[in-house]
Amino acid sequence: MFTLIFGVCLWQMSDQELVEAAKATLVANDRGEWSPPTSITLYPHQWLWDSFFYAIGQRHYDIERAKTAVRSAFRAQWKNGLVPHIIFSEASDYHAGPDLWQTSRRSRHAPRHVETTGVTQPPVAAEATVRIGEMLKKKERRLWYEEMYPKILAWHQMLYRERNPREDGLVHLVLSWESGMDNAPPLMEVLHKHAMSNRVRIMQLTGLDKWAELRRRDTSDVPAHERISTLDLHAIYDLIRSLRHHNYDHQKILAHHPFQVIDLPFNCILMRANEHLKTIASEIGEKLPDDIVHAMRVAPHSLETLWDDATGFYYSRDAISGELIKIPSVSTFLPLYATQLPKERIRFLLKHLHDPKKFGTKFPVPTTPVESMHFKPHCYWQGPTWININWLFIDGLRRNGHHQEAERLKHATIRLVRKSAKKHGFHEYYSPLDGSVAGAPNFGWTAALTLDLLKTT
Ligand code: 9WN
Repeated sequence: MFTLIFGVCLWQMSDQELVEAAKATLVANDRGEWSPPTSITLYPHQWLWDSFFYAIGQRHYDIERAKTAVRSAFRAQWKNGLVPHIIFSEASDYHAGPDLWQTSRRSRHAPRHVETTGVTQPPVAAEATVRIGEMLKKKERRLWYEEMYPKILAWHQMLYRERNPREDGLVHLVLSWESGMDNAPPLMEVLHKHAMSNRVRIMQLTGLDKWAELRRRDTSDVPAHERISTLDLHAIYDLIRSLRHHNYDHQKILAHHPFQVIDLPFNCILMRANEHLKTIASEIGEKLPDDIVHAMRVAPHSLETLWDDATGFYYSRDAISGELIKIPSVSTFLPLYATQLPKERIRFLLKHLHDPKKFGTKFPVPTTPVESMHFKPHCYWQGPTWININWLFIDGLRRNGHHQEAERLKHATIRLVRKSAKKHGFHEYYSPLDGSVAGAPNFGWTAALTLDLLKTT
């Protein structure tokens, strides 16, 4: 027994070593004002929700740097309030770069001083702002909140003004990249149903996708089977062309664009972000505008329409057909992060969490239930465990008073990262079955959020 414990200690990092290694990863990725998501060329620019997760980790050792991470994500905010999902740097080797988007030429709202994409990502800014604020003295916090409030507010207002045609507090996404869970099976379902362009269909029929696979730029460092499929990626490229064709004008996009989803995780994050915004507003003596107040009032009722009693899951909605996308995924747990759920509902969700056929794996939480026909343990958002999703889920459990479950998941998450940290550092995602690493190495948010889990109770 002693030898076993001693052996484990030798090849696994202690909490302190893990904290130091996480910091070292964040520092190594740091470019001064912003950090690319990983050390490899796969993602050489600034990504939006990555920046906020970075900040949540960085605040533990350099609060000013954490502020800069949040601030810099807004340096390319569009005139209509949109905060773009990528701010392009000088690096030229990204597979969906400025030439594909052409935002500065096509949109009257896009900035001219820097190139960006024309879509957004989950609004984690208010969360990061408040987490930083909690560590500041009152006067500094006020200044910090005064600085961030108008920017975050403009972003949320844009989402409700331009992406919420039903005014029900749940916004439409127009590209799966906006959800951050790029090839999650529910999103791919909508893509396959409505948004496979003729070009992609021809690729599929003629087998040209096999040839295109050889030319993929995103699979030189990470094996193709751990990434989105070539056909799905090309369908996404064509959706970007459609957004570009509509000059990133949301009215035209909502009227004609073939991919529109009321995405469950994005909307849960937005709901929570509004509450943080309310905290920020009250601390600086601002009154939340009516549109946000309205959205906050109606969103919890609208969220209920995403619950399916028969299967006991929350789902995203296909905004084109109006139907729920009944493909279970880890997103079903995120309403816990969004709001307070009834006890009975939580009981149902926790049953899924512990069910070995669904989410009860050795290294939870898989993004797709194990029994699902879509489950692939190493493939991107179709099965692997992602640390940011666990982090949101842990927070949601705490928020709903399930502290023991939250602790259990926190320890399982740290255990998963610790398992391979000595040999492989912090990875983008992990197999929920055996904990093996997948995706990009030296991954920023894995390091940042592990650091945060270790530093907070
Ligand atoms: C497209 C940077 C980003 C994350 C996303 C993740 C992945 C990009 C890609 O990497 O997406 O945005 O090229 O695959 O899915 O959540 O923000 O880490």
